[in-house]
Amino acid sequence: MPVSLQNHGDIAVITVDNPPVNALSQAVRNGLVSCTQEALADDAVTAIVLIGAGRTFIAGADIREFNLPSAQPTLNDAISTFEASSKPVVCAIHGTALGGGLETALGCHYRVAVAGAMVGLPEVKLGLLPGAGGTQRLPRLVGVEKAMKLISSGDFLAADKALDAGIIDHIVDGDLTAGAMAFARQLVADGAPLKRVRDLQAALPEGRSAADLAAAEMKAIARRTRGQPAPQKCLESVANAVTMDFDAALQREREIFEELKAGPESQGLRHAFFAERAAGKVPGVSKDTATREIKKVAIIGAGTMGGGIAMNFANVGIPVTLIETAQDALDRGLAIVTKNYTATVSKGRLSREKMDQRMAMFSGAVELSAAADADMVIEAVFENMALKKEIFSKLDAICKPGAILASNTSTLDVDEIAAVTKRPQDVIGTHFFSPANVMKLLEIVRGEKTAADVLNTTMKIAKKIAKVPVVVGVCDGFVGNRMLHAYTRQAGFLLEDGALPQDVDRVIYDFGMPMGPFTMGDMAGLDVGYRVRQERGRPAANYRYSEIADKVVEMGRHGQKTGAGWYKYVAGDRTPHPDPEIEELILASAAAAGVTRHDFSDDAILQRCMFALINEGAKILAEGKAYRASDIDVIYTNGYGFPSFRGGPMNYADQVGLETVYQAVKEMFDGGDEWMDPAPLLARLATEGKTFADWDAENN
Ligand code: 3H9
Repeated sequence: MPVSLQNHGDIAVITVDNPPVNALSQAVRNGLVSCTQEALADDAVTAIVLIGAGRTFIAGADIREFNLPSAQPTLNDAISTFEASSKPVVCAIHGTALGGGLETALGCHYRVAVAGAMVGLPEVKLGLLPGAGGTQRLPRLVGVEKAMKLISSGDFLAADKALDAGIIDHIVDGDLTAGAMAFARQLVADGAPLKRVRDLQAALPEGRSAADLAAAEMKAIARRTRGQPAPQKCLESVANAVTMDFDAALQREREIFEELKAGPESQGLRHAFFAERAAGKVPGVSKDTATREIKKVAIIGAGTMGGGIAMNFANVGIPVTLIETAQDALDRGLAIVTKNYTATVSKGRLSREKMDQRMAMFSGAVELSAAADADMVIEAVFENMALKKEIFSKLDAICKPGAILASNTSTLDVDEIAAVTKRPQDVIGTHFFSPANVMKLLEIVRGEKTAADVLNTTMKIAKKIAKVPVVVGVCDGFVGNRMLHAYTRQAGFLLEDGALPQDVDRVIYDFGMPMGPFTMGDMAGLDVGYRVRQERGRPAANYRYSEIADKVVEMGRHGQKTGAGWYKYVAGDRTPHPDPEIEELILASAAAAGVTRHDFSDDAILQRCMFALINEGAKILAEGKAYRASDIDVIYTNGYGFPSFRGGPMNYADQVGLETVYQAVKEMFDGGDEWMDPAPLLARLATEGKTFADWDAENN
């Protein structure tokens, strides 16, 4: 039974035991109601304690049930049984009380917690609002202003902060059940009142109205939450705690919850939540797979990337040696690391003491032999195969047996690198994204011979350094950049065909990306891609090639760093300004290429870029370079700023409908663009009326 009742003398203890996180499934809600009723009917019981078994209290509603019709009893029904109880109900919290879990706790008369517990209403992160009284009870405990901030951000509070805020009443030292029972007995002995949160008044700061506060908060979060209805709805509903009576506001909250749950934004965010967890499950790796111990790491190359990667390890207390070829390069690398930490300290986000602790994790060397005792070596040198091979063959000779040898290549063949060693099973790719100390995504490249324990260890260490790891296969650009090329290529063709950089960038920004491809190019530097194109040479003649991007670089416009790229910039300001010179260049190039320019609707611009991304994703999936469509989504939401409320590109394709995507891709291909040959998998799924989610379910 997921909920059980046990009497300890005069105290009834109701335990929720629904692993892994005690989510409030229908069976749990049922059990909560029936166990409470049983305890209330038992004359020997004077008070009730509600507690969770296992690693946590209740982590919220069962998110998987959100795709099904609502079932009785509702969580509000279960919560009312506690709140209306004639005997004191004490909620005992350990681990996390989140979402419906905290709402359940707020329906109890008192709340106690262990020191390490966390509480929060993170529903907004799933595109929802708390739907079982959270927007009504929390403001009655902590005031309207604080409740608005907590609910619209979804931030968690640690037990001590929750105590200060009045969310919990007492912190228990030692055994939680015993502490909660003692607390309950004391309440009975004192004849303490049954504190029903619903009966309190939600406090407003002097001279402010709820509408005022909601408007101010919305203004503060507008940019970060654009495209998402939930934050605004959270604020509206909290404001109702002041302007409506409790039951009416509760009912309104529930209606908004149902509306948001049915919307595409919540579907996208729920998809993103489960996608991230699914990405942690790697074929051929199980909980029985061994791991290797990583106590010391060496990074080859102290450039921006190497230094950034090293910081991740230092941040979690793993000693890291930065290795360069010359002292001045090493000094420069260490200086950048120091500068990065100093900037964080000056912003007040890191204490000086913590910075010193982290810097103490660093050592430097100018000899590869310094990698001899490292458990993991990450090569982060210039993207050149010959250089990487030379380094790996030296590492093979130097490193201790069992050391993991990783390459931070962003394009090169990890199998070819592994082949120069006598230990290809220990070689793996770790593709960090820049800035490596900030970006959460880590593409882990599984080579043909990479051993399962090497993969498992790399996944574990990635999580330890707070990355979101996704396993990908060896291919040009791996998953993320390979898809990005297809997307930026189409953005480039759009210029020739009739759009301007600012048109494309506006459409992509409005879609929810942090910036469009041309602003992004200017930020990253246009010369990098130019060099790669020069090295690789032109594609075959039947593949379209636009020269505009090359010409921009040849005009000396390398992006923000040169004050001009696709846009022009005022010194010291990153705001892109459209430039007539670029428009002239585009018109002249289109004419020279014999292309007749025409107008594009915003929709047409969006489709051209996004569908190219999706079509390439479908090819990657069919080639087995990603295990799941949802893995691709995790890569895009965590590494490329793809809006989480759309779930990722493949989930977005499912939302649009694969038939629509396929027809548009086919039309581009039929129109003469060889790059847009429809992925056979996309064609098949579209014909069968299926989705990428169906493909994931059938293949995993
Ligand atoms: C809500 O409560 C709505 C109410 O206001 C109104 C209702 C009317 N449901 O993350 P982990 C699974 S909305 C179903 O790896 P951790 C998860 O998929 C909810 N499943 O562990 C994974 O499964 P698997 C508001 C859930 O220790 C396994 O549990 N609450 C749920 O790193 C382990 O998860 C939230 O948004 C769930 N609610 O982190 C909290 N939660 O092993 C969401 C987890 O098959 N949860 N699973 O892959 C979390 O933030 C984290 O899971 C938590 C644990 C911090 C609890």
